[in-house]
Amino acid sequence: KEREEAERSLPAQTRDGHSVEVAANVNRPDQVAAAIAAGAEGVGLMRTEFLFLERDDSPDEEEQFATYQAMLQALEGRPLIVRTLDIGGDKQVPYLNLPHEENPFLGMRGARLLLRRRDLLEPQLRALYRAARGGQPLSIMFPMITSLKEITRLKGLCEGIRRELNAPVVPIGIMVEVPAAATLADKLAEHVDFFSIGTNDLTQYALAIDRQHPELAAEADSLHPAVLRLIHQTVQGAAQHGRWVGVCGGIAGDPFGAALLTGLGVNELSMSPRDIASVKARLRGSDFAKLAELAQQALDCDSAEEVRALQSLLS
Ligand code: PYR
Repeated sequence: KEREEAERSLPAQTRDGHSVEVAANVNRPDQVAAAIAAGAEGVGLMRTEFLFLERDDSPDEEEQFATYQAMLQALEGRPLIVRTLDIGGDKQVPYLNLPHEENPFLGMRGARLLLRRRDLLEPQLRALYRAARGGQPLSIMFPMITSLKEITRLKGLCEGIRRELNAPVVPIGIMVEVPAAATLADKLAEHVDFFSIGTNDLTQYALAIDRQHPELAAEADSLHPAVLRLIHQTVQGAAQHGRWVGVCGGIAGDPFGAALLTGLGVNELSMSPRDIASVKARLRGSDFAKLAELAQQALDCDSAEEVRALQSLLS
């Protein structure tokens, strides 16, 4: 524990010199300082849903701009990745008038909703590009992508707004959280700057298990070899076009999960600030060559239990 405390501001570099960026999942400007103190090198996932929940109307462009700008200021030059609104029929947001859906996780959410609701998408993009004009490192990330067509349309809208505002070009990435995006990673990577894998949703969709199912949820293990193979495929697809890959789901913050992801070639891990110290300690105490070998073994396992048993091989 003491070693963890002392090491949390050090980079996550393995004993044989392989570095992984460690970022935090942070939604509010007032939580940034604590994340940096916990060892975060940036914010890898800012969920913007909170701006829209528990209120009577949408936050306007001005309010969103102020929030993104405050995030960037608090980060003092460290990178910020903002995920555009990821909302759907599972959330209670009366003023959005979203139609009720029998199966909201397979319905109108994320990019699917944004592309149909320009009244939500455009003010958010305008606020983001205005914040980017300050010159601090901001990236935009779109959720629930399943096709190149969605990317092309979203990038077209971004570019129009960017020009209108005379704002700088910013990196545009996508969440990889649907198996379709993971299996098409080599194609999609040509058109985006980065991927961030949402392992919670990717697991739910790959295993067809509702994360909130009272009986089955425990089996929705992100270390299931089927999920690991999708992550592997995503990393390989990205590498074909020189793109980086992050993971912002739960296993990024689990020391063994982080070790496996690093072995699979993931470049950035974004997690809850409280998990940073133990993940950094795990990676700093490991050899990348060993983690890469471990990851290969995990890809060859028959079950999540078998993958978890590999933990005993880590010193
Ligand atoms: C996921 O893991 O699904 C996230 O959205 C982070």
